[in-house]
Amino acid sequence: TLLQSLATAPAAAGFVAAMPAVARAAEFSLKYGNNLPLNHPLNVRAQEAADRIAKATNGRVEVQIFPNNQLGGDTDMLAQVRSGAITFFTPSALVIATLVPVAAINAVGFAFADYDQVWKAMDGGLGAHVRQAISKVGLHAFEKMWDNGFRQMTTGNKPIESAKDMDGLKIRVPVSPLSIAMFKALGAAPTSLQFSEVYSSLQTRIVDAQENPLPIIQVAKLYEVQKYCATSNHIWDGFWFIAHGRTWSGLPADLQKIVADAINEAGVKQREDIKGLNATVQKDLESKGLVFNQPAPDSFRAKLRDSGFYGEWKGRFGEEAWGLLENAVGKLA
Ligand code: X2X
Repeated sequence: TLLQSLATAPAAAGFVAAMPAVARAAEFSLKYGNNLPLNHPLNVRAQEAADRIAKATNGRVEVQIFPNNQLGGDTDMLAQVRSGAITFFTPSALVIATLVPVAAINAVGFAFADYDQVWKAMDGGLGAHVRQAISKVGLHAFEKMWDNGFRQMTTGNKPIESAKDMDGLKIRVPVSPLSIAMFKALGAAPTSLQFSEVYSSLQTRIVDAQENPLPIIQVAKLYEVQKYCATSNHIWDGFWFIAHGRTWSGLPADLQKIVADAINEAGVKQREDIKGLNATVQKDLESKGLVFNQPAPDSFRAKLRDSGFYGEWKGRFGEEAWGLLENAVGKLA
């Protein structure tokens, strides 16, 4: 680069010394990868946090954001944050559960009724339990989870009005054992695909359906390749903001505090953004041609109960985690 060649040319040394401070390389340059388009609130608020961090550390810490699967799919980024190739990643709870199984507990079907229950659990005992489990695999999870949202089902071939419409439905789910088990219990034929493959797999009819919160259906333009949307609210999903453990613990304490405060506070604002979008996005998607219906949860819940889904996952998550979830939402199984 120009700077490097100037720096190695002795005659230019005086000029380099006079360069403004902003041109100096950061002492800690930290990469952050995620799977969402740039205009999703997760990326908007993460950029705000990165700007705040640069300013508050006088440029000592730089956070470079790689959105929209630029670094590969979730499975790739999870490997990168484990090795330290990237410092930060925001996997959905569904996805980090491939590594930390208990992390999927917030995604148990039809567990949360509303956001009051969600944040009480995730900012309280249940979230602390999951963060502790994440720390055991060499990753640091920041206190405030970010919102993905309540997941809704979209289809290209027929509307979903009750659980019997799930029979044989070819639906894409994230790389998540819990999602696969839940959709099988509902009678569907689920396939795990990286988010980066969702649009094209719907377009080419490899699958007929997918499920995601409305803000994602909007920013990823899934309405272009889907016809119906059932607001089933079947899973509440959030993103853990995680860091490579050794890179994180190697940061000086004063810098750690600046970074953690910026990320946690951006996360709380991002929750408000999603809540606002949940209230307005449906109208926009309708104007783009998506046909909505709101199925009652009863038939889905009954099928999950009768197939033994709740009993099995209670056993997998363990009494302690299940008890923390039920503290927030009431008795499940
Ligand atoms: O892959 C998905 O469906 C997404 C974007 O919701 C997750 O990150 C789990």
